[in-house]
Amino acid sequence: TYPICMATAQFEPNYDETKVPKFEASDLLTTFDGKKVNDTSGWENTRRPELYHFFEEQVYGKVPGKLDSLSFEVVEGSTEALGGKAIRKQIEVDMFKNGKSLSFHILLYLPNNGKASPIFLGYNFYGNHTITDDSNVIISNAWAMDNEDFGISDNTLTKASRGVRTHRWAIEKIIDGGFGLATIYYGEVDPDKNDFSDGLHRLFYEEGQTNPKADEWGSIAAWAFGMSRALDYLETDSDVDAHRVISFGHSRLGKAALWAGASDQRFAAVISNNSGCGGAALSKRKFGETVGRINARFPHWFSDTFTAYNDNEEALAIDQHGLLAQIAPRPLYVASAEDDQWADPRGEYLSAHYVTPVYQLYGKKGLARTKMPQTGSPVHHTVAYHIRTGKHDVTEYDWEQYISWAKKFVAKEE
Ligand code: GTR
Repeated sequence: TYPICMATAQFEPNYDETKVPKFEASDLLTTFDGKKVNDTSGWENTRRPELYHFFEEQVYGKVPGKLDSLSFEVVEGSTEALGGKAIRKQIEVDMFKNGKSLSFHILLYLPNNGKASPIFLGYNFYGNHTITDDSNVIISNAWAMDNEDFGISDNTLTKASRGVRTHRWAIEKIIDGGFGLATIYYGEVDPDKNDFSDGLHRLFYEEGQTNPKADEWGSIAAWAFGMSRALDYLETDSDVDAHRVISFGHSRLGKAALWAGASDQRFAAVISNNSGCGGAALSKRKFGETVGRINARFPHWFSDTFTAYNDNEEALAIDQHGLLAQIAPRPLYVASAEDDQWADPRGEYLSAHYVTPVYQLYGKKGLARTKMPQTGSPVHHTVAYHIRTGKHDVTEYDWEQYISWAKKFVAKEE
């Protein structure tokens, strides 16, 4: 019956390339009021700031001010981690505002080579103790999403989930490649639920306030803010090369990694692993996950202002390539997976392709071709892309690519 079909059709995601709406990706080198940007100073002083403000006001939301203070304490450490090849440190970061506080923990592994190492910094989904079998890793007491497969119930993390996510973190390869790894449980910065009474937001409330204002930050911006506070610590650690910290993230945490890189120019590079809608992927293609769907399922991720684009993506003054462009001229890696159509691999590729002219202003190479590279054939320029076989995930293959690219574009030449 016709009305029912119409109703379901509305909720069926589109996976058919021929049904992608016709749209033009706005030119990155023309300002919103039509002025051409011809050089790096026009980019840095005019266009990049206006793009940043657009995403701040319309997509992720503004951060309402600064912390009153911040402190760091190394609460655990060893120079004999991973059989002696690595240094391990666990750092408590305490954030203070309006007489309230919130703490999170950084788990840091560094090559045991006496050098200040470049590092990958990225959040994990279920606690620092899940990314490794190392029994010294502190188990977070923050709220966690229940997960039967991982033995997580009552929103509480226990040792039952130790090491359940090791496959997503190629620690040995990272260390052997000369890089360190810093990770944080994202739930310590803001629990991933539609509830603004906890996490980072609450610290910034004025008397009587219970929710961020319509144009203020959702969870993604809070996670991005947390990455910057982790970078504040890393700048104080002489075992870290703080000028070479790569913001990394998968999926929703890839969205956060991108926004962190756009908001904070101190990040040396950004890697988006399968970040999809509201991350690397173009919204106007309406392929797989859409703005309306993401706002309905995760009302707390973006600012309330973003809901104006629900089923109205064409109204966006700039699409997600305007987010990726803010990383320029720093190295940027966008990666997709064949079976992750929900994240729209083609939309992720095109978005990265469109930033090429901005990198060219700096004499750097982007992704000149409109045609996507073949599966398993990565393109490594200052802007890099690969699509691999398999599902929405982070694999050894992904890390092999990131490490070899980062050696070339981020690490200091010997
Ligand atoms: C999905 C969501 C995606 C992506 C993913 C994830 O449910 O629709 O945007 O963020 O979760 O984070 O794994």
